[in-house]
Amino acid sequence: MLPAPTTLRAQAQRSTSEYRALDAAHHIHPFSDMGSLNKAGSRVIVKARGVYLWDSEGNQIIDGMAGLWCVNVGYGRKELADAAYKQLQELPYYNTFFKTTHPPVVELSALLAELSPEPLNHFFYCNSGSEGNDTVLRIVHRYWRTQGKPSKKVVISRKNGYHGSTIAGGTLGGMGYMHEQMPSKVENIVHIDQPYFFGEAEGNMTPEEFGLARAQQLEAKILEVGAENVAAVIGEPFQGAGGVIFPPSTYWPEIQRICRKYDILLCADEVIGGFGRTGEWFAHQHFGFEPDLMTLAKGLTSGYVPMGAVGVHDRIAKALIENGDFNHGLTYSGHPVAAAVAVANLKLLRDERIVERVKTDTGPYFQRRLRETFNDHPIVGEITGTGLVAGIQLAQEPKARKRFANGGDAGTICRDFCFNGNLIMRATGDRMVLSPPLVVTHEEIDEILSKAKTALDQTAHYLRGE
Ligand code: PXG
Repeated sequence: MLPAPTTLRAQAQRSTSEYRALDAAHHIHPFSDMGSLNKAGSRVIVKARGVYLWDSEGNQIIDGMAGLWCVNVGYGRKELADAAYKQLQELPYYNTFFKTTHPPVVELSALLAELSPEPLNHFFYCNSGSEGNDTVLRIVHRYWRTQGKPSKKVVISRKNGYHGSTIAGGTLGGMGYMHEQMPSKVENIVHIDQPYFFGEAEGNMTPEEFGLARAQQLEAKILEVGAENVAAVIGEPFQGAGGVIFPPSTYWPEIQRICRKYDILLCADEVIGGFGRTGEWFAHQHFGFEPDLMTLAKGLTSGYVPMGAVGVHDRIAKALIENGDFNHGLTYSGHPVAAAVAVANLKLLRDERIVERVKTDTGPYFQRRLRETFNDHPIVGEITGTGLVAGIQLAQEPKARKRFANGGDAGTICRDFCFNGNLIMRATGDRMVLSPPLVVTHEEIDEILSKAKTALDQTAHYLRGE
């Protein structure tokens, strides 16, 4: 671990108001209403260690989101800084396009093959999860052409899934508010409904029945489009940005059965679920299915530097390898510094038994305490999650599964109470989500949940006009 941040003031070169003014003058933030943000002013984050952040005013904030679901080993690991520094001196950049390779990308590929389920032994690199999903599309299309089935072009995805913000990522995702701002989309992508039991199950259906019914929508869609035209299905094992929606146990086995029946590739977007979040190395292992392709990013480097990748099943890799050029690549595919950081990061996750601890210790503790804290809360309708990820459904009448009329407002109110209480907990619509660094301790879990409880209590009072 790097030294504790005792020199906060020295690190911040400017005053908070100067930072805010310059930020408002020159910086366009992602997914933000810049007009209102510029008026209010951004919080300036200057430092982080372990599971804590510090802002430019000296406030210490506990990060219940691991950044954006990515800082799996926690902040301030010297091993990662050293790996980057060493690699920057040795070979800061070289490409892998024209018959060259380099040690960090070789080491990373071998290590990923070791950590991934048996048939996933080849890896293609990019810079982000979005580019990873663009790459998945490129591989899927190339694969079916090599198999003499070029009509297999359609990819089936889910509403309220998130697959990134490039044009392909945004089209694959099922976020209506993104589609509205995208007059140009990628062709041949269609969506089916999500397996969101609390929000969408009707009548007296059990979660298991609902999971099966939602999976069977896939079969109906395949028959509508024609199996000879369907190339692949893509989904997050659990929907992250969509609100930590955990499908019923019946869902993924049925999706897999249908994909196999109609000869359709199954792609797992592991950008959030990968690298230990559920207590398994990859979330599809928790849900019991075997993908042909998996998208990786975020926890691959714990977010210290940008990197994405696609894990490729032997069968697909063989088709790519034996059929000439694959015309896809990025300047920074397999970037040596990112690869060196990824190797150092994966070794920490493995050798310090961080993933194992999520499965056997911190994950079960977090899930138990979460349920103890919120099971009977007056505005909590359901709690989902396993390992170190959780979704808390806000509801007006929890038992009747009745949601707030404008749920997004309830979420935003709750998130703002968290922020004021120095906890980062994200709201997605009317679901509060937690995904702390995987190194979080029992005491830190208690702190997160106690702050979250205060914020939910304040939200309940506020919504009742008290
Ligand atoms: N797939 C999944 C499942 C993701 O969660 C991406 C792909 C895209 O990755 P990049 O690296 O291109 O951003 C993601 C990203 C949020 C939030 O607010 C979630 C993501 C990104 C930004 C914000 O929950 N997930």
